[in-house]
Amino acid sequence: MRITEARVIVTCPDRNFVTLKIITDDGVTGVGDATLNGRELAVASYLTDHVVPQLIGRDPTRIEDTWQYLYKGAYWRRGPVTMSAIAAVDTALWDILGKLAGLPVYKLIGGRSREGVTVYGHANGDTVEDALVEVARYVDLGYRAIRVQTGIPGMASTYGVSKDKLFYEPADAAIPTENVWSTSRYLNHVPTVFNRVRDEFGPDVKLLHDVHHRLTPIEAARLGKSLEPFSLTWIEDPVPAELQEGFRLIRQHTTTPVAVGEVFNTVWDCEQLIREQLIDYIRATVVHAGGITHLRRIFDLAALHHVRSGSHGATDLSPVCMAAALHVDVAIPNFGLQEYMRHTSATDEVFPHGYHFEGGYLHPSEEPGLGVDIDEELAAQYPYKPASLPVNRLEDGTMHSW
Ligand code: CS2
Ligand code: MG
Repeated sequence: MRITEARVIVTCPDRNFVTLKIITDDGVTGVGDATLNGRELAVASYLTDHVVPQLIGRDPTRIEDTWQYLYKGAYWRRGPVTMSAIAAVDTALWDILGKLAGLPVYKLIGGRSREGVTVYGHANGDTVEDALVEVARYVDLGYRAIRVQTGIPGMASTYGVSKDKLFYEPADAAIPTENVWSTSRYLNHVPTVFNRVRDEFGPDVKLLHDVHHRLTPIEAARLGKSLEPFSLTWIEDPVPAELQEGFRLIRQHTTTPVAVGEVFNTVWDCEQLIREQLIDYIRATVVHAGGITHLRRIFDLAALHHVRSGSHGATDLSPVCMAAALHVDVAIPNFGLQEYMRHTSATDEVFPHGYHFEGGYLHPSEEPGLGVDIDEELAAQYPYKPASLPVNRLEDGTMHSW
């Protein structure tokens, strides 16, 4: 059996997605997500110009060998563009293998370890009152875990506060929107938000908060301490993770758990954080961390060090990534949480899928393979639109992490 064709499909059903579809000589096909938010065309070119020609004629069942061939064979290692491209190939090959075996992918990687995948949604609002209404919406929908973000008094906008309820789309303009940031206003405000949320919703709902790389380690330590009375499940990306020693300082000061990893691409990006037990949840996911094959390696290393998964699942990760992530989530021993931001109906129509939310859990498809596809005719009706993530400045105009 051989790969005869691989198509790179770029489409924008309310947001941009890059999808790889691999076709074999006996007609079985597989799909993989290759979307890198704001840099989509770089991955599309990496695939079209450099990877696809090397796939033609290969045996699609040699998943590990193809992974090694693309990783070691490129000479240039790691990085989001390379690893998203490899991820797309790997994901599509697992999809094909599942279809050949007549089994959902989770059964090929060890089988079910739990009845469903606990997911968290995003409750947010300009004011605390607005955010409380959104928390109630998720509680009513049956979510067991909720991320809460609000506007900061005195600031025109902040990360995580959306215009549309249930959807959050930060990549809102071709040339990046500019946001303004004040760490002192933020640090004073956040504990008041979680105080109100715990008061209204009690101790059982899991609460999370995304700091989006905006603090220094000592500021993150203060935030973690100030949130201890409200028992958060995690604070996410408290500091940029290039300098990983910084996490030791956070750890020395607070018992609020820490989650990191949505911008990581390989096990080498998180090896120190995991080995030194500086984090509690690793948030890497299929599309940006080299596919199912490599994500399993990251999660297996994490399992040895009391670190659980907490995979990224924002709207820029396509339903193909979400489908694949759920097969991993349901199978691994050290699953923690899965982020689940709903896609718009236009996105859902372009990517018909069998995963579904029921009883407060997401469930992977039971179809052979991943249980997701791309409707290429419909996809062609939504041409690519340039869209960038915002940038962020301090009040005096200094560039800051977004
Ligand atoms: C975020 C994302 O979901 C999250 O935790 O940090 O919204 C992130 O900003 C986007 O996925 C970037 O593409
Ligand atoms: Mg995040």
